[in-house]
Amino acid sequence: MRIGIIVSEWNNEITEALFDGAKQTLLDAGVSNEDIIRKNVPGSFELPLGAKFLLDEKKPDAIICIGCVIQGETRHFDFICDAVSNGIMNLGIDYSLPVIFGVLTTDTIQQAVDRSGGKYGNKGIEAAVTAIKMISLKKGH
Ligand code: DLZ
Repeated sequence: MRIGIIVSEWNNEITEALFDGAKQTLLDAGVSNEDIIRKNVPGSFELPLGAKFLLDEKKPDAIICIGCVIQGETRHFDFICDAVSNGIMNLGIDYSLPVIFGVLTTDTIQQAVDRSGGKYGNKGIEAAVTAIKMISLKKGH
């Protein structure tokens, strides 16, 4: 199993915690370190294109997109969230391959902290589990 992980640099204290959770889960599931390929993108808006580059270059079995978008004072949040969620979904359908939405979309930084290793767990772990389940589904298991 080869898995790509694309990590957004915005809110990087959160996205690094999500990445750590995802990576450790893949290692625990038996994926080798060399088969986990990480690339960074500047912000969550760039996740779909970064994922596409990685898909074309490394031909992984799945890609996990990791980001954290936090509500601000303007509608920027809505545009980023819509673009990223649609971009990630469309990529998976176009490539017939699991492209996992590991993006937190929260009102506050505290909500993001709570979901990246805090009281509500770590959504990076859930993203990695989803990737493994979807690879298995694709293989007919
Ligand atoms: C510009 C921006 C803002 C205001 N907020 C976030 C955020 O909370 N999370 C995130 O991942 N990215 C943010 N960005 C950056 C955009 O995703 C994108 O990188 C820029 O608009 C350039 O395309």
